[in-house]
Amino acid sequence: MEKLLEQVLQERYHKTIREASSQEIYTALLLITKDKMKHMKRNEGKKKLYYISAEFLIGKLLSNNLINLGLFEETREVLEKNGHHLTDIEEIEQEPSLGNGGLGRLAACFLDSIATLGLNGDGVGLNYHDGLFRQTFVDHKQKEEKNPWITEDSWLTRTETTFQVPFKDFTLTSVMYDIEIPGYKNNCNRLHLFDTDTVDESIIGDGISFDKNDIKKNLTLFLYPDDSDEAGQLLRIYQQYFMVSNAAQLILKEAEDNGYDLYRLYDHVAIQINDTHPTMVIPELIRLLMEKGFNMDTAIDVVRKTCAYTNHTILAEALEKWPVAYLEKVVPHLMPVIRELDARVKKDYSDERVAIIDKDDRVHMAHIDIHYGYAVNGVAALHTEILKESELKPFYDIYPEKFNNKTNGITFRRWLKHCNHDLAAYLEELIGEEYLEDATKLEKLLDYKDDETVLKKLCQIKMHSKEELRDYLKMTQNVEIDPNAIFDIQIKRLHEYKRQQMNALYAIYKYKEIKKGNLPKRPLTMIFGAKAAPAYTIAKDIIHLILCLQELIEKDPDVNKYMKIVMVENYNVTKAEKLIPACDISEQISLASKEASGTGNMKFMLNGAVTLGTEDGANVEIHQLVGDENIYIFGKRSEDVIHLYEEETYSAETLYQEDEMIRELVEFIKGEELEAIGDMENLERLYKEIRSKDWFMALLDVKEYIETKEKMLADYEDEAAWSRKALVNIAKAGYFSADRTIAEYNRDIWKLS
Ligand code: Z57
Repeated sequence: MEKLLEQVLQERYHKTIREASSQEIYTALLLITKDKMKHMKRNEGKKKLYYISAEFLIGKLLSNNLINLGLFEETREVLEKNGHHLTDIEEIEQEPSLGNGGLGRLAACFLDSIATLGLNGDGVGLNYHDGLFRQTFVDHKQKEEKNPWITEDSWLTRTETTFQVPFKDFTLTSVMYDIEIPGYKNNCNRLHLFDTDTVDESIIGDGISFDKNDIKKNLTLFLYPDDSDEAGQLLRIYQQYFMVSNAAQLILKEAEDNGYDLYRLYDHVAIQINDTHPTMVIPELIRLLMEKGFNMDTAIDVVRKTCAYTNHTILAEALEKWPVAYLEKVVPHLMPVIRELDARVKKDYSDERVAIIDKDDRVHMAHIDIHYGYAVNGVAALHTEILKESELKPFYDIYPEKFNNKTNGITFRRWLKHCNHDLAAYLEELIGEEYLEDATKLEKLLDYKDDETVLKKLCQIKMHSKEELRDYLKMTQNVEIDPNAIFDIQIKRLHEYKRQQMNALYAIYKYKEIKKGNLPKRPLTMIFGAKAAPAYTIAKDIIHLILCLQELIEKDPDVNKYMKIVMVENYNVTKAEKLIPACDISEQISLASKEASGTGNMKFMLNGAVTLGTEDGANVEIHQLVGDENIYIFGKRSEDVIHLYEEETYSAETLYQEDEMIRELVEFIKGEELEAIGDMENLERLYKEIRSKDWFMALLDVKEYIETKEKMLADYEDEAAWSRKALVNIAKAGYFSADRTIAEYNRDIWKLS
């Protein structure tokens, strides 16, 4: 590496490593790494996976690629020797903002594991020029800004591959860009991101505003822009069809180039449909095969044996249902196929709950996937059970053999080795590096469960990560936090079901306690990070509440010694990598049954944080693995919650009326303390929502939540006992390796050899 780096810096900038700037070193490392990957062997096999996803939240790539290529340590050392730090070089890289949250990050972890396991599989998605918006805070509110991330030298490589994508009023020419995906100590796969040369960034106005009707200019500008109106939804259909038509054409082209018999496409291709966003690949493939002379029956049969679907949510509003009229406006040539798919279902099943086109003329995308795919999976054990027993029960009754669970996972290369260098190095000392390829080897750590030296050392490592986070937040946001405080962290998209508002109610509780003179033994630092969808009013009001509480507490000399709230601006993968290693308490407090899996919960556990959570999503499996001793569980269980929804008996107003403590907490939202800081329009709207609707039942669990958190803060004081909990969490995290998840997908669904 040293020779190469010297050579490139000399050629491009006439500088030595020592003389070069961080920017120059970054560029040189990028070019060297890209070139190495270009010449690496590809994964091969007679069957190939295409993982189609509207989101790939891949994060910064330099360090990750260096790790997987086995060049990370060497590069670090070469830089240190020459007066540079790899962490400073990493700062130069822009994070590709090609995802919203869990679903997009999962796709990225999967690409890493697919390559690592040596499987022949590529990702297919879109190259959004400005990705997801960049978040800033102005007057205690979220502002959205554009987020251009593509720089002159980037990980993208423009290819020669292009397709014609037909829409109702015009045809677009696509261009395929590739990003190399190296496996850990293994060959490369690729992420294919489709784009078009007609996109025009100059149409972006204030913030993230743009002309939604000018499709040729805006198609790949943003990730899922505001879909609260018709133009926004139409644009989303344009994006989805553009993605899947390119995917389908690429798949057929590669199959034909390989000389495969398209009548046996399923022997050579598996298509994984990540949530319903790529669903139109099914009718599009059928249409394309029929253009090649297939009859309808055969085309449907071949496609059905090729496509598999992953469900990531049971929230009704997140399950896509496109009005027939919208599809007619954008992709009328798909409608005959969709109508035929619907007619066949209606012929066989009279139950209107399984229809593709409902009586309001809306196309249920998930229903297409379930009828015309060969596998349906949920993303955690509880989630899959809920799909089978309630949400998708009518489908499970028809196709029990299609349903299966694939509990999510994360890549330990990024979420331990890269983000927590000290912990990874210490684990290596204790149990070797094997766990990076076989994560179950982490259990060897249990041998040290009662070893005081090890428990002490784990505390020291945590302390050091907390100091690094302190320095980072000082540098980026000019806030000061105290590493001796307990770091209690909730970082995830802002959504009512995730219940950041319940955590805010805890902050109000704690503030009032401190005001009353009930002073905690040790200060508490509550850290939040969350973006709200631009059109999600209540989510933005919750951000406003948290930012107002942050200021109230900061400015109150009675309180600021004992507690602090920090809301991290523009929470993204890069920030997650700094926050997670520094966490003591991992907040996973969704209303039971609503969080399909969660993956942040796994990242925190792996980095030695203790979970405070409900029995929801993968928390259930974490609980089973670590046992009651090593996790703090509270709240109503999913059966009870599902029952409450069915009975329609939940009443926030009753809880408010009958419980004085709850009443006081809720009243605080529109009380005089916050009135002096915030905007009453926002605070009152949120107050009303929580008091009268509280759709995700924060008031149902808030008291038990407060009690449990208080217990946790008290338990933290027994340093050895706490450290033992951290150790058990790390040791048991092996199950949540995405390598395990992908091995299961391959064994049960893809069967790629
Ligand atoms: C998204 O990030 C998820 C589900 C969705 O339907 C959409 Br749209 C976006 C998340 C779930 O909320 C998480 O619980 C889950 O861990 C993640 O997908 C990956 O499966």
